[in-house]
Amino acid sequence: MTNCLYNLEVEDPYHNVLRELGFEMETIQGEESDAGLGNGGLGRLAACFMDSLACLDMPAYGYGLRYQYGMFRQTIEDGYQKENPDYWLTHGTPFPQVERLDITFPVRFYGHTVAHPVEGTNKSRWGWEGGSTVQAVAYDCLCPGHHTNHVVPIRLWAARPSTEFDLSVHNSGNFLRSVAEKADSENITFVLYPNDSTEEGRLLRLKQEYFFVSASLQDILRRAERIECPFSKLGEKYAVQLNDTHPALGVPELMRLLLDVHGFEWEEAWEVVGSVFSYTNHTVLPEALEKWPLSILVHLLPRHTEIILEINRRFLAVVEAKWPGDIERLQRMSLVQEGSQKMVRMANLAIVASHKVNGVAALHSQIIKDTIFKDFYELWPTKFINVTNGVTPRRWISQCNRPLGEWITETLQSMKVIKEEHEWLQDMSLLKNLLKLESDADTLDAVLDIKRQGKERLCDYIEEHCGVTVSPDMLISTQVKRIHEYKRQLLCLLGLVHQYMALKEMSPEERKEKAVPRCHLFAGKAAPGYARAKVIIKMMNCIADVLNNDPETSDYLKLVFVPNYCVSNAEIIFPGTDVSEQISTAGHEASGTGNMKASMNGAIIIGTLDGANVEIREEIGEENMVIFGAEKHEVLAVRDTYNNGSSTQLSESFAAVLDAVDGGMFGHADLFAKITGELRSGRDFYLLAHDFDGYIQAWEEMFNRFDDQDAWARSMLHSIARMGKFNSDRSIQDYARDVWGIKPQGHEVKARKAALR
Ligand code: GPQ
Repeated sequence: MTNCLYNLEVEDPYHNVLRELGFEMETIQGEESDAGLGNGGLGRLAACFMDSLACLDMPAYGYGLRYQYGMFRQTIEDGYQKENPDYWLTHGTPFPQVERLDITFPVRFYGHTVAHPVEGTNKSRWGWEGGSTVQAVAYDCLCPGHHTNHVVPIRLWAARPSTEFDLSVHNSGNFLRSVAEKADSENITFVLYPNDSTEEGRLLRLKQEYFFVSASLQDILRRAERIECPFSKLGEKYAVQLNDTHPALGVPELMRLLLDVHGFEWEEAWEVVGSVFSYTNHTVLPEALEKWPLSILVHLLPRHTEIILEINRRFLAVVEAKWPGDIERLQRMSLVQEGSQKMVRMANLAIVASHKVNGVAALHSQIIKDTIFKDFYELWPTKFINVTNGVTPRRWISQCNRPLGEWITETLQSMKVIKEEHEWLQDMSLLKNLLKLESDADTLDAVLDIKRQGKERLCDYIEEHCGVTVSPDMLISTQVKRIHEYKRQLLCLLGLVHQYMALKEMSPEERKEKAVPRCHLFAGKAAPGYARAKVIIKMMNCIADVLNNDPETSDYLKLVFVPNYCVSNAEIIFPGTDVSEQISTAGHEASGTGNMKASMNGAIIIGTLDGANVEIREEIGEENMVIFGAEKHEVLAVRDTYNNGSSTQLSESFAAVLDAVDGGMFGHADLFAKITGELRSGRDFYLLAHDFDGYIQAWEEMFNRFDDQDAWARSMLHSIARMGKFNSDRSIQDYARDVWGIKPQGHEVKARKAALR
């Protein structure tokens, strides 16, 4: 609701009308639940992209699934994560999701393939029959752009029982079975799988993926028919961006529709597919690369399996022609992984069918060419490009940090750089003009004051939701993201233990003189089946208990775990952050987008050279961040020294921290010893031991910088002013130009405010 009111530029009149009716805007806003229809950065990126597509007048729409239950609501009980259902639809949604009973498509599962002879020829037409069908019903949500009349629709599919199917079961007289099957079909969009960057490999998930792409592609063909676009020219009018491999079944589905339903020949259909699809890879983690057992696929989607195998046969002939006799390469590139259980590699399928493949930050795009997709890069070097991620400044500056947005507008106006707010939102390079004021005392005061307001709001939130009193005078650092070993919340946590122990060794006078009072905030969800991540949450809460209740140190060091990280509380956390932890093991975080949200709100990053941090450093300058840790090119060698036992010596400070944790300083010694034991024995895949001392030093450096509030404010100003590259509008312009070949539709901007008066 806030986003719509903001983008439609009607916040103030709406606010006034609500007042007249006796309501406060904030109260009403607080009633709206987040649409938690994704897991983490991947889904949130898509949401930012929808906003940018709308703002840029791009002819586009989004597709998704209308889960009845989105991302679980996290609570903390006795320090452990508890997952609760997300009842987001129970009371309806205030923003219209228009149920489109006129837009429904059948989606088939199971059954068998058939070959019908084509009259007058000796050929056959293949088809797919039997099994059962489910109806996909469209729900449309509207995503209005800012300062434009353009609106991007997001079409979410809900599963409904197919009446044809119900009737036939009724006729057989088996009422209970028919009711059970009705429940079964609605099951498909019942709940979001809460795994981020890992695959569950469950049949229901596969059904969700196919349901999604089948409905969406049928809809795209319906739209093409309406504008009389011949399907042979589909690629001239339509582009489909595969947001990771989750919709990669769209490739065989479009082939099937063209071949079996619309009578195309293979070559002709394959050309259309290649012109329509492109694929974005969002991770290099092997556990996240989707693979489906061929045996399951053939049962659920027999016709698609045939098509995938035919794509593979033809593709391997191309590989064989280029590298004759290179059997190992054939095996690596094949869409089917051989072995006792044959698996279909969805990333290979997506690459083979796409005209462009991209990573999401410069470093990540290079890594996929050098490692996981090397063979494909050697075959098709021009297919691989980079599109660095971005975030929408409408939500992540103007809406979530009003004081900052208004200050930017007023300052740029007073410098005669802009007349209206939308000008800098559309061209964030204008923010660089703010740097002319970097020596102006009032400007630096203003920046500090804006951050102060953000911190006060965050401290109130912490008080209310965690019951911990935090002073906004403290340095507030945050690490907010999904809990994952590669993101290294554990490194941060062990660093806090180190700081705690150092404080304990100081005299009260020393603490008073030397220590920078600091509060660290963690927030993030663990996948329900990810045991290690859940122990890390427990460890956070146990350590928080000790730190926050230690009368000697708690004025200097606090730790809070904010439950249920989501968009709504992220909007409070980023404006209140002084220091943002972006500390993944180099080479593991594809991009990260929280890093961008933090910097745009004037937080200073402590981080590794991973993902988009590398480009943020290029933009805002190394002197405005604190960088530490092994670099990407060092990681493998370092890991090896631990694996082969040549590096067994832990640094003194790291060993002391492990001793404290498994010695019981925070209770639960046995539980935590599983983790510390691995680190001690060199089973340290994410290089915590190696990076620990550098991390501690980086924090020392951070404290020193924080002591000089003038210099600190200048760094904040540089972060705010030099982040223009990470506007998601730029990402969308890159896709539009380099991948989709589309241009803005050039809507006229109406004088809305005048119309309202
Ligand atoms: N990402 Cl594959 C997710 O949030 N979930 C996923 O399943 C996959 C990727 C993230 C990735 O970890 C971040 O580094 C990116 O910034 C983000 O996608 C958007 O590209």
